[in-house]
Order: sequence, then C-alpha cells, then structure tokens
Amino acid sequence: MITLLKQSESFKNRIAIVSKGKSFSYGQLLKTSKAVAANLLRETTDLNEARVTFLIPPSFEYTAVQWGIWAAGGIAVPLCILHPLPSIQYVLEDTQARIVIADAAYYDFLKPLEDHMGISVITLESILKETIVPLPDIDSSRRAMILYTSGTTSKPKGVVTTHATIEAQITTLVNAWEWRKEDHILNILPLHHVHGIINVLSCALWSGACCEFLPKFDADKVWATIASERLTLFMAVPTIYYKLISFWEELPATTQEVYSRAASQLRLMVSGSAALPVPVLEKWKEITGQTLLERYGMTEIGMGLSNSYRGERRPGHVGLPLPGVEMRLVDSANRPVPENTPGEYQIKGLSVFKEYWQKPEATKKAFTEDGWFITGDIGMLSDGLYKILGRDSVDIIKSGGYKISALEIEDVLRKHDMVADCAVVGLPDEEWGEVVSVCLIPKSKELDVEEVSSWLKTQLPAYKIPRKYMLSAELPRNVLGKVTKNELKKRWPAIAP
Ligand code: MCA
Ligand code: AMP
Repeated sequence: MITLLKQSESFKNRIAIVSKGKSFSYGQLLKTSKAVAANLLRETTDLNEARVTFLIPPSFEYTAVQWGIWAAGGIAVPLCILHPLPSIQYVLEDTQARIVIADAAYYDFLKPLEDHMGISVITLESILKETIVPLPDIDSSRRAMILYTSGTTSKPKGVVTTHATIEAQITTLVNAWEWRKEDHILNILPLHHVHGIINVLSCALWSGACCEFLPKFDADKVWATIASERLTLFMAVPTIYYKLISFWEELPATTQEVYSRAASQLRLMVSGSAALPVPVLEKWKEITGQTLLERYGMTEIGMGLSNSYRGERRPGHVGLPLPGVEMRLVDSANRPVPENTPGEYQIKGLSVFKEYWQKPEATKKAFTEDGWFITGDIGMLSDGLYKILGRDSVDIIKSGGYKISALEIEDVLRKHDMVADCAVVGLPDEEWGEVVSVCLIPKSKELDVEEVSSWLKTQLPAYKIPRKYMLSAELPRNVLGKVTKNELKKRWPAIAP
C-alpha cells in the first residue's frame, strides 16, 4: 500500500474529512477507498497504471475515489468541474482513459461520451459499493497522477507525477510549515490542481489532520467558518484574499471585529499560485493581524520556494528554496547570475514531475542537459530572499490563480466564422492578477462580440473567457510578422472603446 494510505491506519479514529455537513474518520476513508479499489479491479489484480478519470466536486467521495485509484495501481486523473464538454473530452482522449467516474450531478452531462468515444461512465454509487479484494503492492516509482496545465503550446499538457514525487511534494511542506494531527484546514480550491490536491488535502491527510470542504469558494461561508474558530490553517490564491477583504469591508463594525479576532487565531495563512500584491498582504495584516506566508510553486515541481514559517516573511518576496529543493537562477546561457540580477529559476529535486504525458519531445525541452527543470519564471535574489519578477512568455496568463495559454484561446477563436484573426493578452488587474483580453480582427463588419463570447463559453471554461474585447483592423507586428503582444498591451487603454 502507498505510504499516504498506510500511515493513515494509525489515525483510524480521527476525523479526516468534513464534507456536506458530515464528518468522516480515517477508518471510513480507508474502508471506502478499498471498496473503490476493489470495484475498479474486478477480475484483474492490478490496474497497472491505467488512467482513471473522475468528475467529482471536492468532497469525501472525491478523496475516497482518488485513494481508491491509487490503491488499485491506477493513475488518478481528476477532471475540472467547471470545464465544458470539449475541454473534458480533450483530457479523456489525451489520457486514453477507458472509464470516467461521475458524481450524479455530472452523469447526464458525460453520458453522451459513451456512444461518442466508447468510454464507460461509471456512477459514484456503483464504485463505492462495499467489496473487498486483495490489493496490489505499488512501488513508489510508479505513475500516480496526471494534472493538466497550460503552457506555451496551444493545448494543455498532462503533468505526470509518481507516488514518490507526490510524497516528496507533501513531506517538504509538512516539515516546513509544521503540519500536525491537531490541524484543521478549510479547502475552497478546485481539486484538479496542485494547490488544492497537495498543499491542502494531501498535507492534511498525511498529518492525520482534518480537511473540511466547501465545494466552491464563497466569501460569506469562508468568513463564517473562520468565525467558528475551528480552523488552524488556511491556504488560497491572492484573488481569494482580495475577495475576502472586499466582503469584510462591507460588514457592520461588530461583525468585522468578531471575524478579525477569529482570523487572528489561525496558526498559518498561506498565499500562492500567483504574485501576492503588497497592498493585499498589508490590508490582510491590518484586518486580521496575520502576515500571509507567500510561497512559489508550479504544477511540474510542486512547491519550490517559501517564506519562513517561523522567521521573516518579506512582502513581495517568495523566500528560500524548500528543504529538498535545489534551485538556481541562470542567464540565457544557463550560467548562474549574481545577487540583484534577474535570471530564470531552474529546479531539481524529488518533487519534480516525471514527464509530460506521452510527449517525450516536450519533456526533453523542459529540462537542461544536466537535468534542471526550466520554469520560465524570472526572478532575483534581493537582500537574502528571492522574488518573482515575471515570466519569460507573454503567452502565459495567470488569472485568479489559473494558468491560461493565450495560444489555446486564440486557436479556438480562429475557428469562429466571424473572426479573421486575434491576439489574446493578460492585462493587469487588482482583483484577478491579470484579466484575459482579446483584440479581434473581424472577417466582416457584422462581428458581434456578445455572440463570439457566448460561443466561446461552450468551448472553454469561464476562467479562460476574455473579459475585455477590442476590435481592430490589424494587429501590431514586428518586421518578421510576429504579433508584438507587449506593444498591444501598451496600446490597449488608448485604443480600447
Ligand atoms: C471567474 N470570473 C472571472 C474569472 N473567473 N472574471 C475575470 N477573470 C477570471 N479569471 C467571473 C465569472 O465569470 C463570474 O462573473 C464571476 O467572476 C464569479 O465566477 P465564479 O466562477 O463564481 O468565480 P469565483 O468562484 O469567485 O472564482 C474565483 C476563484 C477561482 C475562487 C478565485 O478563480 C479559483 O478557484 N481560483 C483558484 C485556482 C487554483 O486553484 N489555482 C492553482 C493552480 P459573472 O458573475 O459576471 O458571471 S496550481 C498552481 O498554480 C501552482 C502549483 C501553485 O503555485 O499553487
Ligand atoms: P501552474 O502552472 O498553474 O502550476 O502555475 C505555476 C505558475 O504560477 C508559476 O510558474 C508562476 O508563474 C506562478 N506562481 C506561483 N506562485 C507564485 C508566486 N508566489 N508569485 C508569482 N507567481 C507565482
């Protein structure tokens, strides 16, 4: 049995999960996961890295299915509950999964894929049925999970981690942030990305702590949970802290006082997945007394750099490499750069991913010849701590903590009858970090932005839909004919309607 499951035997009577108003012990989680594994195995003794996709909101059932897939020797592929069918279908095709386990809420949505793709849509109910079979021994070098992340190619790539990678990603955080079994964390993040899956859920379960789920972020419910004073930890993206501050500011003074006092009791509040604006850090400190711990990570590496749990947390900085993470800052010839000089972060260590799923060329390109993972993030060492200055590619946008490829949105938009060409950029935004924005070159005068936007929503999830539109007769280009997106970003306020 993999370590995460094995060691939870010693917490059998502790509460592992609070979900939909019910508490579930580690004993119940293990038992249900084993039933999932048994139902998946049927006549076989080991799934042998078969990809098992699942579309289940954050919950006890999500966790039991994830653990069950691992216990049966499969590769867990969590699907995003916000994705429209074409995005889901892409993941199913790319992983060549034969089955998708669906929460009842998504069963009808997925069912047409059975005829269309020959995939089996399995109900949660049937997979949770009590059964026992012997479970296979899983070596930690085996593939465990595929998470999809956007990059500098149009389509998202599947990031493959092994059980050993996941274990390294978890243990470095458990040690650095001093997780303990008495901890209680609220998860409000989606569970198809590292932040929610590793930093919140898996670190809690590794430690014998309790993870409580809100199926979706809701500022009112988050503040009410903080006010209950049962939380010891909270982790979120900067947009969520921004939204919590906005909500707090609208409350009556007496409620503000109660909420602020309760928030000051937590032992740690962490921000990550995107740059934490200093005004957000300062405002959060003013209303809660908490200095947010900012850290830096990536789907391919787990967490890389972190401010200190016990020492200094410097605004605008991401701290130092976590234990077990080797990091260097280099110039374009891969030579280390001195302090106060911008360079690119490159990472080595046990927490680095194995490969992009069935993309050997992309995997090779992602590493230097001597095995450093090339992050594409630019930063600098300044007075003993590292900071992030930006990315080397204008085609990658971070909005609400989601990484979005401009090229993917452009490719979809170019399929629309009314669009001759387009360029997608991220424009700076206080709340979202960046907002997806598009300059459209119409095919004819009739281009209707509303119609294009509605159609796009059938193709892409809401967080990838442009919020700002501009129509133009042409795109700015350099002498080689390449669109100059930085120029477009600069021009935007002047030429947008
Ligand atoms: C939603 N809306 C947006 C965006 N997303 N508007 C502009 N930009 C966006 N990106 C709009 C919706 O269309 C809607 O508008 C309104 O906001 C509310 O939508 P809803 O989906 O309900 O938004 P929300 O629930 O408030 O979502 C905000 C959120 C969410 C909770 C911050 O974006 C989120 O969960 N982000 C976290 C993503 C994450 O986990 N990333 C980690 C990646 P209208 O009302 O007009 O319809 S892992 C990672 O990055 C690495 C490893 C790391 O370092 O952690
Ligand atoms: P993802 O591919 O969704 O895992 O996103 C990883 C990217 O998020 C990194 O490559 C960074 O660009 C960005 N990121 C994560 N944490 C931070 C941070 N604290 N500050 C700035 N950018 C961050």
